[in-house]
Amino acid sequence: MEKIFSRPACMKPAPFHYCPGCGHSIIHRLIGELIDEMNLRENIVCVPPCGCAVLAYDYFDIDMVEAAHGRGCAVATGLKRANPSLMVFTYQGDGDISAIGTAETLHAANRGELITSIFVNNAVYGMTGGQMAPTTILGQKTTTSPAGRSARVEGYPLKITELIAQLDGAAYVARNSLATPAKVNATKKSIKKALEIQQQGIGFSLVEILSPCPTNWKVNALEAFKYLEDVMEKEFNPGVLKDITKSRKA
Ligand SMILES: Cc1ncc(C[n+]2csc(CCOP(=O)(O)OP(=O)(O)O)c2C)c(N)n1
Ligand code: SF4
Repeated sequence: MEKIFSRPACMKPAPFHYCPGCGHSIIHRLIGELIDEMNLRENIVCVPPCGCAVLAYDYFDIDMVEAAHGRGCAVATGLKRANPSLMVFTYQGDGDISAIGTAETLHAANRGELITSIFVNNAVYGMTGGQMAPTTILGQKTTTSPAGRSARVEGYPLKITELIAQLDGAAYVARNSLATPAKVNATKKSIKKALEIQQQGIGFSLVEILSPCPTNWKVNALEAFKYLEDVMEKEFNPGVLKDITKSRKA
């Protein structure tokens, strides 16, 4: 009988601790498939975040170097510069990359570090109980914006991906969404492209992924995917924000 579905070889046979409907599980799977398909398992290091994905080393059977909250791109820079033949990627939440880790991330991108950042935007601090993040939508209720985020009190959602796309060292910057199976497939293509950009030594690459957090959004899994498409994608438009390989060819 033909086998048509199995766990990626680079992933351990461990059940995820993520809540039902959480996007981290889907993204882990996509990364695992790509590590297998691109034959990267022996030559790739993941820098996981502080956040709900802090235990990612329990799931990936590859080298992992944990970073303090927000410091992923700084740790990844050190790994890559010490051994330029390694593939290095960070896995960061919106709190990690666009609050405490803003400086490390922007400067790594601006320096054109040859690393890849996978940025999981679920619009809240998931791990710590659903506090407001820089990416929380206007009107969205969180434990620290119980009346709904207002621009006057809490400011506007921060679009760090747009900021990074402006930087000369950034080579490939894309935003994807997990809202439908087709969009999940498109997300995988963007991650692949970002890793290829690193392999080719072109510059910093980043993929932001709009991802559901049903637990802290206080909805069920199906409602969370609808919120992704109806609300998150309107605030954070998916697409390729920068691809210097295309502009070079043009
Ligand atoms: C230096 C430091 N400050 C604060 C924390 C507490 N903390 C852990 S995870 C987290 C935020 C996580 O949110 P996010 O990065 O969006 O990831 P998610 O859990 O939503 O995937 C915070 C503030 C910490 N671990 N270290
Ligand atoms: S709290 Fe949110 S981000 Fe964290 S595991 Fe649960 S659904 Fe996922």
